[in-house]
Amino acid sequence: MRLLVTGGAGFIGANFVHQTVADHPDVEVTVLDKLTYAGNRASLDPVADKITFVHGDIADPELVDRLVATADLVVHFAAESHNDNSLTDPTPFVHTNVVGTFTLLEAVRRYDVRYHHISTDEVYGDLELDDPARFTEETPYNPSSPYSSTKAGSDLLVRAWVRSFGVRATISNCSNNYGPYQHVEKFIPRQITNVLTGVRPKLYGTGANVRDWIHVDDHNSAVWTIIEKGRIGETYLIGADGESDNRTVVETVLELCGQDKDAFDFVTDRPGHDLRYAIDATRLRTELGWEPRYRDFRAGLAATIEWYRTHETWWMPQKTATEAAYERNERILG
Ligand code: NAD
Ligand code: TDX
Repeated sequence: MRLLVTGGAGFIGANFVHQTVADHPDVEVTVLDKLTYAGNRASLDPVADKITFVHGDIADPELVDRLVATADLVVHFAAESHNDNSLTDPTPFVHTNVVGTFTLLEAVRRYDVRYHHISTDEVYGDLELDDPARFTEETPYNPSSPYSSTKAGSDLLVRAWVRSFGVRATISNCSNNYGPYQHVEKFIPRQITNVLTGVRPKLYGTGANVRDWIHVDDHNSAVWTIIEKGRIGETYLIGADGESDNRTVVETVLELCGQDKDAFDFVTDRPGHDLRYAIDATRLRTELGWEPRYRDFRAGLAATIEWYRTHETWWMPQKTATEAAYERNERILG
């Protein structure tokens, strides 16, 4: 089977390629990635001799046409993925998340290639902190940020291409991922690498916002389950019952690093900051029989801290530029 993975040099895509090479040796993997600030060729070093890497843009119709023409399956991870960046410049979000997805859909439609679309629970907006409700596949779309609205737009394009043109697609909407190879702009790696470089972690607002954490390997095993057993045209929510508020996450990182639990700073809140995300993954579990492997968030966090401790050469080159970008964003947003 010939598999085209978009965004395979990013966090989740790279872990997906590693898992695929290990567990599906019959699959021929081609990665298409633009290598934006978020893409890193080094994340594919462990599998470099087992895959084909193509440097390019998913919104380039000729390139995409050529690659999709020889594929049996496309798994689409490529995206502009960071909410904070989308608040200061939404332009690349519209280009990659909307136009890029449209370009891929037109190509899979032309060649009748099976397509799996990776998306986020943020398309559903947020939940109240004291509301026991969780997102399901039936929750109405209500995105808050330029990032989540462009992801919502891309999901809706997929649904329309299934219904109008018979494209053979599935969609998954997953909660917040953590694990190795995540860019240091994101919450958990930012705080881990802050602590490792002697900087105090930064908590937006009061730190009460809740995210539903899942290990990246569990996200990717769910994606493979959907590729193999999912119903065409269907949406599956992916989550592993990992709700935690941000303050608890920072305190746990500090504790696991041997520091005082309160050695962090509160900083200005993110504009429009979603309060809480929570996933009900019943459909995935009962219809497709998927189960997560990482059930202990604290243990997963400890392993992730250890990964960053032992892979300084992977993240250190990005750290200064990332913190400079945060300072720039703070100036723009006031
Ligand atoms: P990431 O930012 O780490 O990686 C994105 C990758 O896409 C990078 O390698 C980048 O170079 C590439 N890319 C960006 N624009 C491109 C373009 N125009 N053409 C080709 N390649 C391009 O993102 P991630 O965290 O790995 O997220 C992957 C996918 O999973 C995204 O679709 C995201 O919306 C979704 N998702 C992420 C999370 C999470 O917690 N990180 C949760 C749910 C869903
Ligand atoms: O320094 C920080 N301090 C802080 O308190 C950062 C970077 C974040 N936060 C908070 C904001 C969020 O409540 O931590 C939480 C997580 O922040 P992010 O890592 O930026 O993730 P989030 O905005 O929740 O979006 C993530 O999950 C869904 C991914 O970035 C998206 O790509 C995915 O779709």
